[in-house]
Amino acid sequence: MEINDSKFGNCKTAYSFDELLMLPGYAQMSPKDIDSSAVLNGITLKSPFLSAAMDTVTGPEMAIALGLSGGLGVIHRNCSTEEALAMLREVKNFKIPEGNSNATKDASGRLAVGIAISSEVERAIEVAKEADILFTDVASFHNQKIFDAVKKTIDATGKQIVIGNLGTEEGVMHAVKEIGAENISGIKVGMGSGSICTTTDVTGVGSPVPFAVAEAVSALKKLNLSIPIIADGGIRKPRDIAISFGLGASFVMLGNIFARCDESPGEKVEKNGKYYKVYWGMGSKEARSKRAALDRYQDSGKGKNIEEGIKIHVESEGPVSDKVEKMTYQLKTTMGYIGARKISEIRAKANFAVIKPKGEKIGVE
Ligand code: MZP
Repeated sequence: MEINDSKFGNCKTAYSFDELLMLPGYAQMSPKDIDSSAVLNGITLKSPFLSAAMDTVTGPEMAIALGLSGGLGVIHRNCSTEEALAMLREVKNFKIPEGNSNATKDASGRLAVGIAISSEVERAIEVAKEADILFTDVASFHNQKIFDAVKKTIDATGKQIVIGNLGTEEGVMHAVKEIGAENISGIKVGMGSGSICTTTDVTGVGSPVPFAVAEAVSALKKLNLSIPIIADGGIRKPRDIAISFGLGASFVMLGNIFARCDESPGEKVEKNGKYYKVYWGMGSKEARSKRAALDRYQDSGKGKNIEEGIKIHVESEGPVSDKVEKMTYQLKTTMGYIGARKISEIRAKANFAVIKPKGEKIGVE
């Protein structure tokens, strides 16, 4: 076999968060000059944080609390169309307290909210009437059936869509060509790296978020386009958020981090003096038994019921507002260290180092 025929010939390095480090850079500004806002689909978020479209993360309570804090909630789709519409209306009808200058608002001054959609076109058309931003919520967007369904939804609603999830340069280029750049308000990337995700363990397929962001950046560069990138899955620590932005993301989508907050659906449970909340993947047995999560994953005939997610308990950590405030402050501190005034400057200012893995012994000592 020729070396070039080998699958290892052009092998890429799929870095994950723990292998990367950002280097300090020259800064010329004071903390008050640092702006953490970013625009998605014409809507300005003071803090670039989105809550995952999962039924243990984002219901109306989360979307309201996060919207008031300057982020954006993306309502899950593990329910009927009527239930999704009711959740959206609850957010849209919420009266923003006077004096809140952080809230994420639509053009008419109401709280903004996102909704998850999939290949069910009729449903997408219905929920599009009440939501500000549509997010495709499928494990792999690089799929002709999804392309076709999303094109139909765009034609019927006249709305732009956040596409995803994607994980490769080729996937992003293909998707953008099929859907049309003018119809895309964001590109959500990452596959298999969610904290409750077993897709890569089960299938051997995945694209860790740092790698996926870099691939999307490279695709957009080749296409000479500027579309916001949303890093989704596996973000656990403040440094993961910072690294996502350093690589070129404009937003992060958080499941595990927001599932811990008071406003996520589900009750707190006490165990040995500590409080926990239940968090499960949308490909888990628990989510699938609830309803439509099935179409999030590949239908491989008999494999239809293969689980690709798990249920865990996460420690309860207080209100969303505190968390968003802290994460915004942490991100601004990163920006201060590398000398970036705006989210859109972080990538240009960021320089990376790769942390060498601890030497593994091979074979017998
Ligand atoms: P995390 O913040 O918990 O690490 O990851 C959340 C992301 O994991 C979601 O936004 C979604 O893209 C992905 N997800 C949701 N359910 C599953 C699953 O069951 C999953 N495998 O991978």
